[in-house]
Amino acid sequence: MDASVMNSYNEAKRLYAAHGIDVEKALEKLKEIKISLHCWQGDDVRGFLFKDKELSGGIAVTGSYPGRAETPQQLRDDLEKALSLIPGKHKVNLHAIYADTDEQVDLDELEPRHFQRWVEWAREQGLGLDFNPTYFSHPKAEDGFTLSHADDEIRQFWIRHGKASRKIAEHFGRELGQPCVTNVWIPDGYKDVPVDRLSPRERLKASLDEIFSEAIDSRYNIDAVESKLFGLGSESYVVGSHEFYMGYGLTRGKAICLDAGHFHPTEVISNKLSSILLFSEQVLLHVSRPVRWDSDHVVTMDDELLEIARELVRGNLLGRTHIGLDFFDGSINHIAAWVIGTRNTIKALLRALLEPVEELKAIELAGDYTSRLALAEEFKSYPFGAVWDYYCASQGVPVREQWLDVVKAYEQDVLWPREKPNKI
Ligand code: RNT
Ligand code: ZN
Repeated sequence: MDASVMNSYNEAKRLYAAHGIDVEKALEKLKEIKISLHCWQGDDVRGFLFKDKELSGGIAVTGSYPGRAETPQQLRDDLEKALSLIPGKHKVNLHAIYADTDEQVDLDELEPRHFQRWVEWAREQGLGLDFNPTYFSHPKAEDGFTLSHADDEIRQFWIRHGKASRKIAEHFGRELGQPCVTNVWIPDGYKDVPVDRLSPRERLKASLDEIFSEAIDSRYNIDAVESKLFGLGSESYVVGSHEFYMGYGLTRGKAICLDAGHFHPTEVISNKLSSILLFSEQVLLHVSRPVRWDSDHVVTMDDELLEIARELVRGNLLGRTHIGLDFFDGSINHIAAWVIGTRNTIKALLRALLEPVEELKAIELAGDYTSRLALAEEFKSYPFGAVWDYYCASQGVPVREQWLDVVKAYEQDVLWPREKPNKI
């Protein structure tokens, strides 16, 4: 290891030890935390089953940075490249439309075998897999309704898709020896103010109960449900609102998924974890960065990311929290986006692990808010970067921005040649 990385690390260790922080223990903990990398950052949420279908569901990708993955193999290559630049062992989060098959298969006919190549790859790479049924970019989702559809035939189609997805997830969990988190997100909602808010929610509730009616061993599959405030074209009413899924998840023992971009602009998910996890066994996070709306920008080291990490560490909630990423920026290198967002998420967790939590708690209890603010602020410039560099080096991944050269070289060698001449 580079001597200067080692020296800075030893110096940092000394500073943290003065506040009773065991840096080595913090790194041991960090190593255990898995982040689920969302496959859909790699190809602007297109998938492989319905490639010609435009992205729907009220979500949007802007930008047309060259070289996005066009095939399952390319997507795996890109993920491997990204993962080689990120310390730790993680998971990959698949959507149903990313099935790797030559068959013409509709969403309600999907089976584990259509994902077998993903499973084999994940096993080879030592990765876990998570899953999402895809309730958008499909002819049967064109009018904006799926599981809450008033037409029973359409609703049944989506129910079958939900059931098929859980079987696929169960297979992932069994094959890979770690649970697959299956997250249900549907776009259903109205652009304008509806007359009847209740009936679609009744139908959604019934659909979900039907989908979840088969018990699946939680060693293999963990169900999660994701709420949302609004989407493009569902500005006035979203069927699966936060209150809906809070009620649903708590009464059915399902993990509630909190996406950082799915609330009012000044509302933060960091402030919800300590409440939800008092009543719910588990949560799923979609770590994202909303800019003025649910824009799904790449996660940066901002206050909210740090606050999420602090909540998980301070409340000892890591063991009950599944951390997934959810952003898609088509305007920058797709692999760099993964690397930046994931490294930031891990780095934020490290920063949280390097805070004098016990000391700060005691100060707070004593009512000394002056010291609380002073110490918390001083800790913002403690040398966590030196510990991070050491961690990257010890995990065999590039230190600091050295990873960027690797991505640039990959862009030259692999991504550019993917572009068809008429696209350049
Ligand atoms: C949409 C949700 C959902 C999607 C993915 C693609 O607003 O955040 O999680 O981003 O399913
Ligand atoms: Zn999400």
